[in-house]
Amino acid sequence: MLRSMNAQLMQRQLTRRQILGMVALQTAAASGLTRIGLQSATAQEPAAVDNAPAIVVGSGYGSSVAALRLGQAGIRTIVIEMGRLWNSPGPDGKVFCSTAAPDHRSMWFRTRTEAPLATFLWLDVVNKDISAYPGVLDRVHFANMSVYVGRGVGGGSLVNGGMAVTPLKSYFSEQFPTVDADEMYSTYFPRARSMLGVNTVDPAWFESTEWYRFSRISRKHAANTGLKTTFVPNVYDFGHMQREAAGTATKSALAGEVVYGNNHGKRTLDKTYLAAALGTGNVTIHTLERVTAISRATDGTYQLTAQRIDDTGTAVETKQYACTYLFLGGGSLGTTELLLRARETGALPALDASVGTGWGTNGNVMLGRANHLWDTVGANQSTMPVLGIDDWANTANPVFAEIAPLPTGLEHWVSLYLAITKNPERASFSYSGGSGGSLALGWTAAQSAVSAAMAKKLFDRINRANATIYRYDLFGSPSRAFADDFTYHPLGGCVLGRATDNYGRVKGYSKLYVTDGSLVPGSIGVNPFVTITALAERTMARVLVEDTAP
Ligand code: FAE
Repeated sequence: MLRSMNAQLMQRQLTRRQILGMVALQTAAASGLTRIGLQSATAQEPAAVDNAPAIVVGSGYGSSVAALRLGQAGIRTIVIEMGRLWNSPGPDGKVFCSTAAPDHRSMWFRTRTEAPLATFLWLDVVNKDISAYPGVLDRVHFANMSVYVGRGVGGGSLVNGGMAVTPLKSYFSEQFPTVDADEMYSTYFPRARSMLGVNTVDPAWFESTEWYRFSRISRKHAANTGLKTTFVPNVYDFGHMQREAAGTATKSALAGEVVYGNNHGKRTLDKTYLAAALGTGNVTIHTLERVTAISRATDGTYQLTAQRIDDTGTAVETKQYACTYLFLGGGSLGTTELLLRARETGALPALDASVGTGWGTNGNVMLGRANHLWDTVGANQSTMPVLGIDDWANTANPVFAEIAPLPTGLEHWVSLYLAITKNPERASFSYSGGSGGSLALGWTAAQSAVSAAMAKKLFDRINRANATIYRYDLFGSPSRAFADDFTYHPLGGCVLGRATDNYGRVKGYSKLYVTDGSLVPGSIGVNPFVTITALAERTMARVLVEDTAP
């Protein structure tokens, strides 16, 4: 088995370290271990306090970069992830369940799924009852906004659409005026893209395949409106996708798999950064452990408390950790919660007043259009979007709208979009309830309405030019055309240069860093993970040179 796995991995030109890491992940999964490292096969008795020079919270984009670069620098590092490792197959032989037949693996401790598209023809046919389990997709609810996030080793990479977009340099500079954009675009964005395995669809195949008919129809309607579309790179292996279409590889993107995980084809972080991090031999990942508190001892070391949970969600152990260097990569929600709790409970009282502020949805709005009978979108649709309508340069109403699939296996004449609008609205989190308290988000429905109005302006033009209308049946009841009450792109809460210095070092405390989406001030104009990864690369390059010298 190992030989065939190695052959597959070599084919994808992985490094020796990635291969070692993949073997460690495979071994841990096969043995049901929650501690993953090169030594994970040997029994390790945990100490009362687990000490490591560096601890990384979370295993999404920012944390995976931190783990790899720390491991390469020879620094022993523990990664603590609240979700599970996703690489051992269930009884159906698959690691992840499909969107069409969701089961307990789909969502984080739910008894019913909460898919973004709730209904079809207003019918409650999308969501299903499931049993509670540490599933891969979570939807975190606040008063007027809910936030989708990935849970597991690999964070959001496990559930996202893989779109790997580098923002416009001018908009990046607008959002990050203190960051050297030339250096970002010459060094850190290319580094991030290369590590993530970004590739692009073969244009000839795109033009001919039934699987992207839905994109070509939307492109035609955009062109009829005088709008331009652009190809969007992805981390899904398009070679694999073409083999899926040809019937020579097991279908994943072409089998409706995405938000509850892809069984094949997608280069998730556990196959890229995290595999390489484990391969250094210096990184161990602890799964199913949620960090609940951070503080600092008088000698300057950071102390962490974590709850280890079992598959029912019951806390089975409270663990204590200590480290010299603490990297927070729990995502916009996870990191902001830990820092706000630390500030508000007095554990880290010197944290800056701006922690918890500058949060936005990246202007996300989802919507559907109803096409004419002759404009079929195809029963067969790839789940990986590859085309976007780019009207960002329209200063009166900047919008970048990705053309999203709606793979039902039936012709439905729906064109679906996730619009990223330049919504300037920002909100703050507040924290109450002492050490066991939780976050509240001050985002209002009126702030969402700004995104919806911008999307409407663009799509009214498209509907007018094509004599088409919106779909009102897709987002539950009451009828509405725009889903502006959820986001896939939570950004901010610990904004670079405000709550941190210009490199993610948290103000008020040394050797404490933020490396994730909470650094981005609410909007980046495109899908955000390439930016988050590149910023984390920049932070690690600086920190390892300046902060870890003996
Ligand atoms: P993230 O990837 O969310 O990782 C944070 C990790 O930390 C998670 O694994 C958490 O379980 C873990 N964690 C949080 N709190 C704790 C704690 N207290 N203790 C232990 N562990 C903790 O963070 N972006 C794109 O660029 N392209 C796309 O196509 C795209 N599609 C998306 C589709 C969906 C359905 C979703 C949900 C998101 C999508 N995104 C997409 C957004 C993207 O996945 C997201 O911006 C990044 O994952 C954020 O990266 P972070 O490193 O900030």
